[in-house]
Amino acid sequence: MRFSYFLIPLAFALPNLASANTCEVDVSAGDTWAYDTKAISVPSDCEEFTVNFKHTGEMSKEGLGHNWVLSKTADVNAVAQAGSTKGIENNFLQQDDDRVIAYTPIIGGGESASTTFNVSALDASENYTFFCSFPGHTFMMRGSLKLED
Ligand SMILES: [Cu+2]
Repeated sequence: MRFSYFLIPLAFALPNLASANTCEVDVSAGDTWAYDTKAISVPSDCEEFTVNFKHTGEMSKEGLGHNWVLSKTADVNAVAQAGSTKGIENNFLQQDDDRVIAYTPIIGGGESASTTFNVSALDASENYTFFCSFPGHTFMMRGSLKLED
């Protein structure tokens, strides 16, 4: 019977996981050049998909800010290069760049930002990459995103 004491806290913790909305994902990055997530799979039965991005570090957004930007893998380098000179006020993105499918603003430590996009913008045969457009971060901060078949 002593064993049940260990099961009770677990039972309270599990419903959070079971009821998690699969049409969204949490991604974070801290005071390093890395996301905590390498790959995101978008269920094809979602109409919209939301990315909740959190900077878990302490650095300012000017010092070591991050964002979450989504484009086709083939477009990443060109999007990042076009944005690199556009300044933090433009989130290091060229304004109205139609190669950008979704993005959050650049955020600093302790801040959060979300972005939601229409899943109909994705093609299951295409490879997508999410990345940070802060200059110097793009090469290390990237991961893959796929639409599930
Ligand atoms: Cu970054």
